[in-house]
Amino acid sequence: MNTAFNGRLAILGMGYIGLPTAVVLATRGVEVIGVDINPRIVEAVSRGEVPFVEPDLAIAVSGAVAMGRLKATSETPEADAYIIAVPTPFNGDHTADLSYVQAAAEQIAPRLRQGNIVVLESTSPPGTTARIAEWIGALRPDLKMPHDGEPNADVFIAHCPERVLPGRIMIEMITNDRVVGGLTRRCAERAASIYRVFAQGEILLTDAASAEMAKLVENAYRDVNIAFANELSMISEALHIDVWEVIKLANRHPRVNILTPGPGVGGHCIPVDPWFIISAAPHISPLIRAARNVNDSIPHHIADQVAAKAQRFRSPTIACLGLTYKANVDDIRESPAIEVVQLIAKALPEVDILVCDPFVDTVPKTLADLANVKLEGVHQAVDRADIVVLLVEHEPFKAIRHTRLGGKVAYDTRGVWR
Ligand code: SAJ
Repeated sequence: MNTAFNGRLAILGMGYIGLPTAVVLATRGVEVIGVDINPRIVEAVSRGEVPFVEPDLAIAVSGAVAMGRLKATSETPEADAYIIAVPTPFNGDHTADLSYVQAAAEQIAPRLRQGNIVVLESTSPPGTTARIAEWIGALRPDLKMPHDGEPNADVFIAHCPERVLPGRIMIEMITNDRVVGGLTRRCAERAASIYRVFAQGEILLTDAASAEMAKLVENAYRDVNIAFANELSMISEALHIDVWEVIKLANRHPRVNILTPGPGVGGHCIPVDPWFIISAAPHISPLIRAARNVNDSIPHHIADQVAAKAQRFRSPTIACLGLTYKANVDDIRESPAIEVVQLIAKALPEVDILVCDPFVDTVPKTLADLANVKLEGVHQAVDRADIVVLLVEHEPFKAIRHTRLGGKVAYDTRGVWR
């Protein structure tokens, strides 16, 4: 059954994943209704606007809305298929908070009809897709759920984890391979019909728990490898060796590909997802846990280094370049750059800290109560500073001339000013 979905589709969650997914389906002729609990997001999307920065998304959203293919609402409508793309944050003990997923499932339940498809895209711990069937089943005893592999179920429930890289979402959404894990084989096949509408990559069918785990493993793999690079960076610093030179040389080996050290690991995915594996198997995941601890320790290490450099001055000014969690996005969630600024500001309360970021135009809430932190334009900040700390390799920062840094202490955590 290789047909592409051709019906009415509701996407719950109009965020970094839900909105781009809505747009690629809508521009290929599917009638899409975007659902969000935040009225400001619903209003923005209804006007054809995007509430966050992502290359090429804005033009696609305005086009899809103008064509009448994409609408936004706060009420879950009746549809032939539903995609759940809501956040799965973690609780204080690092277990997953599934309350948004459960709420979405419970909003879908009263609307469900025989033959409908429900796809979970949110990154979730193993077993979540099966729980969706239980939550819906509890509210709809009239419908036969596909849990326990029931082959003759009335509705089809699957997990299709998103895998797109922020900053390249509109490209990767189309070109990446997709993993579709069903509670039954038919669930996977029916869910795959949605991705067949736009995916140019291969669609790989599997069971729901394998799909859930594969997604977590992808991000844990990256976390462990970044932790390796970060640990090398600290070791090299202690031994007075240039880590960038070491990595460049080692990577010339045909089977070595070390990632890039930085000020820590941020964003909503990589620092979160490994914990879903650790909390599912706490006693047999020491490596994944150690990687998390290494990456979480890096902002402290960098702040300590900056504080040590500041001792050389009587009354230094420090410029911190970059606040987002990585280059060329406006996302500050779990940003290690912000944590570094917080730590420096608290360690050196008498010192002026000038922060700048071309993607951030107001002081983030997490820095607002630090009296010695001020938002500044990049050139003013660099010119006034005695110590310049590069935290995010945004394009404009790469172009800062070495002459501008002359006579200052430059601390480049991303290896771009070498
Ligand atoms: N980072 C480093 N060194 C590196 C690479 C990254 O320090 O060599 C840092 C970044 O600066 C950033 C963090 O790691 O703070 C994460 O950035 P990223 O670009 O590696 O990943 P994300 O979080 O933007 O997106 C990831 C992607 N996962 C993988 O590449 C395996 C993306 O494909 C997923 O869809 C996304 O997580 C997600 O939503 O799970």
